[in-house]
This record gives sequence, structure tokens and C-alpha cells, in this order.
Amino acid sequence: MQVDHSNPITLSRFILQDKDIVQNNDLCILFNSIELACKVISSAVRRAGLTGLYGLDGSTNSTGDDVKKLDILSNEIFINSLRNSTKIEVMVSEENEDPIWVEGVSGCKYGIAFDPLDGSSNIDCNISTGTIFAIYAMKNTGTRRQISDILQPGRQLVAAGYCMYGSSTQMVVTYGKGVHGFTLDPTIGSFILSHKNIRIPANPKTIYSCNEGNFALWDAPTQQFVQECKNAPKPYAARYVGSMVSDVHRTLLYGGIFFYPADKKSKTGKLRMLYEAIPMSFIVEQAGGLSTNGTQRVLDLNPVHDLKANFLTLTITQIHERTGIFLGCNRDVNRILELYAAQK
Ligand code: P6P
Repeated sequence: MQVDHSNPITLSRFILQDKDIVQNNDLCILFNSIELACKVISSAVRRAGLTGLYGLDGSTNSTGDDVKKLDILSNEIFINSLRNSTKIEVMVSEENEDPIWVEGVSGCKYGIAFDPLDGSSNIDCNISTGTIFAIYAMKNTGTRRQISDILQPGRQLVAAGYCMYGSSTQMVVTYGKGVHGFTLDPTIGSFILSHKNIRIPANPKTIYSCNEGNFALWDAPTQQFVQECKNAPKPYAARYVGSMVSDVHRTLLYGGIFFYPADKKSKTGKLRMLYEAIPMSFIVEQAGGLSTNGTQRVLDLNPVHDLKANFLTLTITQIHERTGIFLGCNRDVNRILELYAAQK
């Protein structure tokens, strides 16, 4: 896409000019806050080596991962910017055990789940990282606040996006009308429309992306799929960054498949439903692709579900719930679905 530098289309202008959304100024204001947070995080990430922000700060986050200083800072940046937006009632962050309820804004339309700096294990070796977010409509805007408002199936998402801190800083967003990419122009400090209406290629590249070190832990359909990729007449290329934003971004632009299945060690998968799997699945489907956990569409998974054990029914309302995921072009995800269906 050719960018007209004399008439740049910023994220705000792009949203405001969309007739479906322009009445929804709240969402425009919310995206402005997200944009500001991502610009500040991008600046911190790019200066990390100079400001000593690398390395662990010694704590562990709500999910037991070692926390890097940039994680903490990115989380604070995102929380502060969203709180100042006055449009968010509740936040779920990978870095916080419990939901963050914003005071003085009850009756807001939105809740948000985010991973402020996904792929942070790559920070010290300067591999790209990213911010992932999912915006939910609060069902109950009454005074009684309940986390079930944000524990909704992904098909009910209002919007989703990620910001990738790679060779350039790029934000990819969807609010249900296609997927659009904006590149940060550091000379003017604005995200400029650079990839309008991103679609997974109709002739997708043959790429599979996974942590193949887990091969022995996978179940048979996943193992068979990888063997088929290797034995194809034109063998697939293996590409894996280990940073979900990077691996999904490449899959979105080139095609192929990214997956992190549930396995013998991580029986419910590794990636988080609310702020990794669901937002990325919404984006990939909006770009013409598919996303499944092997048997179900990820956007149909319900984060609130009952666990029956010994005549007890425990309702799981884990905001850090995990899931297996296979996402990408129809050719490859449909093959996964066939292999899992044949296993039944
Ligand atoms: P592994 C990063 O820690 C992350 O959450 C995702 O960004 C990435 O896709 C995955 O974990 C990598 O996990 O086990 O391959 O290091």
C-alpha cells in the first residue's frame, strides 16, 4: 500500500471516518489511549539496552513466569493509559493475578484483557516482542461489578489488536470490519495506515510454526500434521520466533499455520485464552483464516465452564485460563481439523 505522506491516515482518523464506528466515540477515545500506551512501550523497548531495563526484577507474575523489568514498566504504562481513558471499567492483565476495577467509571461500555509485553523471554536477546489486547463490551453496566462481564466467548469481542515491536513498530487492529495495519512513523510520533484490509494470502506460503521441541509431548494428530509438512512434495518451511505476536504477524501476512497445542505437560495448553488466543483468533478470522483448539473454534470457547469431578461441579472463572491453539490459513487449519476428527 502506498502511503501519501502529504495526507497521512492516522489510526484515529481511520476510525472516525468509518461510518459504523464514528457514533461510537468511546471506542475512538479508547483506541487513542491504547495507541499512546504502545508508543510509550515502544520507546521503552527500544531504549532498554541503554537504560538497563533488561533483565529480571526478581519477581514472578501471576502465572509464575519470571518477570523482566520491561514487563513491569509496560504493564504500568498500559494500565495508566487505559485508566486515564475513562472508558474502561475492568482490566485483566497477564501481569496481575486479579482483575483491576477502575474506580469512578461504573457504567462504562468496555472491559479489556491484555498482555502488555508478550514474548518477554526474548527481551534480553533483542528479538521482537509485542502487546496484545482484546476489548469486550460490558454486559452488565449496573452498579454490581462482576468479572463474568469479561469472561465471554471471543465471538462477542468488540475489537482486538496487537502492537509488534519489531524492525518497525506496527499496530494491527480489528473491530469486526477487517484487519488493518498501522506503522509508527517515529519522525511524527503517529501510527500511519500502511496495511489496509490485511488478508491471509489466497495462495498461502507453506510454513509451519511451532515449538517442535515439544514433539514428544504432542498427541498423534499434531505429530502427523508436522510429519506431513516435512514429507510434502515441496516440504514446508519451519519458522518459529517464540514470540506469539511475531509468529502470528508472519502467518497473517504470508499464510501457513502457527500452533501451540495442549500436550502431555501443559494439558490445557500454554497460551492464555483472554489476552493471547482469543484476540489473535479474532484477528486471524477477520483476515480470512481459521483458529481452533483442535476440535472447537477458539472464538466459541467459553472461559467460564463447569468442571465436573466426583459429583462436584466447579465453575471455572479463571481469567488466566489457557487453551491449545492452531491458527492460520484455511488449507492448514482444515487439515488439523480433519486429523483430529479422524482421531475420534
Ligand atoms: P515456548 C511467550 O512467552 C509466549 O507466551 C508466546 O509469546 C509464545 O508464542 C510462547 O510463549 C512461546 O513458548 O514454550 O515455545 O517458549
